[in-house]
Amino acid sequence: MSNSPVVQSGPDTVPEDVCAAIGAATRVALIGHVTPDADCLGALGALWLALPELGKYPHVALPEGTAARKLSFLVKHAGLTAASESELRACDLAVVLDTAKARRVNLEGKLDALPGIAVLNIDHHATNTRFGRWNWVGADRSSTAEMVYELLLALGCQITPTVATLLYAGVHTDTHGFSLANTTPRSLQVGYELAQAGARVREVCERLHRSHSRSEFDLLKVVYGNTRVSKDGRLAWSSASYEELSAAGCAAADIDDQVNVPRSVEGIAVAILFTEGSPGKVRINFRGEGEVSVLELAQQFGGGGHHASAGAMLNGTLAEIVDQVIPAAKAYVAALPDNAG
Ligand SMILES: [Mn+2]
Repeated sequence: MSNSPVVQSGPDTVPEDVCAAIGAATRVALIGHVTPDADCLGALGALWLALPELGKYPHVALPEGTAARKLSFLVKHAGLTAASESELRACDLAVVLDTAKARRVNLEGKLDALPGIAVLNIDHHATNTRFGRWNWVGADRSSTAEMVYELLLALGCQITPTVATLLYAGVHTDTHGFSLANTTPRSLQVGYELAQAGARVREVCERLHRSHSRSEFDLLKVVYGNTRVSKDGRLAWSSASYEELSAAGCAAADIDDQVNVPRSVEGIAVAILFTEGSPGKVRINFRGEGEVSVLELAQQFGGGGHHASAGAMLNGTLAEIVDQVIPAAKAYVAALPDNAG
């Protein structure tokens, strides 16, 4: 906004080569990350709806069963239909969204399945490995949706109410309902502009916060029940084993933001959630409160992500992995300054 020195949202922030790469393409493969969240699906859906306006043919990679039930409203609003392998291979550009590492793409055979197709990498993860021919990595952005919003403005696309709804869901989710440290004047500004453009804010909030199925609710009970807090009160963690997930009627795709349960304990600096989505495969979500970064902690276990929000995936039994990670996390928290978190 020209009248504000603080907010720097707008089309001018988009690198020229990003617009040029899209401008030069005709058939565009849109690819997100495995276990896509609302930011990923919102960014995919917005580009899927907007690109035809520019005379482009978007094709979205979305293997069946990869979108969580709770987020299926985004898939429906966008009218996303998954492309076939041959449609994806016929593209002349692949836009990879919200994905820090090439091995995280939600695509059978990963990017090797699209030989010779140039990759445009648009993401806000600090650990993005810049695996594209073009890389627009906005580590200071709240969400990929915020970046795609500015991209659509730069390309001269219409922000229809449905596009706005999809992008709003992305910004809302990655800021956890505008409650995390990435809730900046800029992300609030983008949220405001999307609401002005007709984003269905009430529906997004209801779907994301007050639409738990019975099984998701039962899973939350497990996560609450398993929450432990360290003696010093600085570390909280919880877990759900494969048996517990199955008994609740949940699958790996239903693991989303349940780490917010241990994270909600007062005074903690670090929260961790361990979930065994399939037997012997444990996903770990790390969250840092205040200024505490969990990125280095996640990297100790081969993971990555953002400073305040990171993840890792380990093979082994749930008990083994908890026993391996918790002592390291305790040491990590003990080394933090007293006032951190
Ligand atoms: Mn994101």
